[in-house]
Amino acid sequence: RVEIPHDYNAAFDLLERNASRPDSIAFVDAASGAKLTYGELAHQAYRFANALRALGLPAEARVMVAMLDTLEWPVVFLGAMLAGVVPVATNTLLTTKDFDFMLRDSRAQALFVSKPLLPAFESLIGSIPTLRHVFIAGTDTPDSVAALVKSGDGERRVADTTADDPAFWLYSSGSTGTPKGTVHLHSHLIQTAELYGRGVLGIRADDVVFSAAKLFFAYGLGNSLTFPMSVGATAVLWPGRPTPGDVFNTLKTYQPTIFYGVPTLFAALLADPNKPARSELKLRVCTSAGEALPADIGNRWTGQYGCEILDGIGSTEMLHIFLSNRPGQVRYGTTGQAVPGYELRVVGDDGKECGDGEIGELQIMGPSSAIMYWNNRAKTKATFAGEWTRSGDKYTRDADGFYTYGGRSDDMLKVGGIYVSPFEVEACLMTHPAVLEAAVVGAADTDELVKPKAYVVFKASQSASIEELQAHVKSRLAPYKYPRWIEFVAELPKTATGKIQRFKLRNAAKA
Ligand code: 3SK
Repeated sequence: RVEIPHDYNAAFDLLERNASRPDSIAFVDAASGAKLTYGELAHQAYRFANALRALGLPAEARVMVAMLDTLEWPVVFLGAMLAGVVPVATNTLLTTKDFDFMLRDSRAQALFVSKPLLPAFESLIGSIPTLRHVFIAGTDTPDSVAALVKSGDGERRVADTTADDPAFWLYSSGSTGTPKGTVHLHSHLIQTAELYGRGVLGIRADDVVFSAAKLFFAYGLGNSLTFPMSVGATAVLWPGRPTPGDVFNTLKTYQPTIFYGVPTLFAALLADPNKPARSELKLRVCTSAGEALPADIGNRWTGQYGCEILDGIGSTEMLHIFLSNRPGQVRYGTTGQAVPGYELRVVGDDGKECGDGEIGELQIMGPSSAIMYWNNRAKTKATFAGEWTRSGDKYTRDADGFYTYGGRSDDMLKVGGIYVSPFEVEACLMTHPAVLEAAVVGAADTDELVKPKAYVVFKASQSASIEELQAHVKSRLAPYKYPRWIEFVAELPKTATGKIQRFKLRNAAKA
């Protein structure tokens, strides 16, 4: 654990750590090749903070950041925190309905949105009562982020924040499909950098890092911003979807030493017929999170690139990884051991701590736990139980302290590392005129990775094709949520009280 002073601003700390290396590269945009030095980053972040003050945005106001991973992202995020304003980083893959909810729920007073994402916000601008300012990233028009940065004065002023002040929010997916505003404090970022970034990865100033997970995810935020900035390393950003071709090009061009991925991507990279030879890359360590890494993928990656994948698990609530394999001690098929600085326990349904080999819910105690879900007292109480944070994941621990994943405690699925609520996909399928009922469960693909599978009952004398139903979901929900397989059934298995027996469908999906 790091001792953090009472008066503390996370953005100031991250910038100050690099004040002596103004010419070192902090961020590179791999799509355009543009670079931002630590000196330029500080210069722009302070100007941005002063511009927010000049707009009249008070400390503690929330502003929404719906931006692609470009050089403007860290300027906006750090600049807001320097002004004591609270950036709310959002998943850019979501829909207008989700953005509407998040803008209203957070009562955001300003929106910073990348130009390609603007269409999803257009119908909302003007209808959100609190939203007073909208700035576009990726242009240099008068209403752009770039123009706002230029308009701010360069004085290096920092808001009077404390370590315990809310610093930023991330929205975490909810089982009802309603996202939960997860409130993090100024002290949290640096705790994750010290405990996992330095403690597990051993990140150093001469590292170049590349994360397939975007900055708006807790995983990506630590990977590409907090960890590299905590030591003065360089982060390579990729604004688009990380296809295997783009990832390999970026690895070849910028020669990262740390690559952070998710299991689905490692599987796709290994399957790529044009994958580079081991000698073409300079990786010293890779990480995987989001969902359990199948042992076979880990072994094949190490065989191909001579570099370990450290499988770990974190959460939006804990901000980053609290359980992980460590370099030189990797046991593929397990999620490793507790990250030093975090305490873990496995708790059974009876509320008692489990012994080695017994399955129960993983709970975490550590210095980066969020303080609450905004506007959601019931879910806050259910998740943040005093010092312990409930993960909702089932685990067993062995005698050596290695933990093995055993599934979710609720019905949520993780698809490519992102939560998907089966209820949201079912509700969407049921808006199709031919569908009477639907149930969605996780099914494994050929790489043993989970994807949504739907069981659908049609209304009498109605039908639709699999492709039509998939297109129906794709056009209404974030693209990763659509069911990869659909099976038509005469009825769904139900209890006497009419509840869907998902375990029966899960077993059927395995068979
Ligand atoms: O999905 C994970 O395992 C994860 C890792 C780091 C930070 C956040 C999350 C959700």
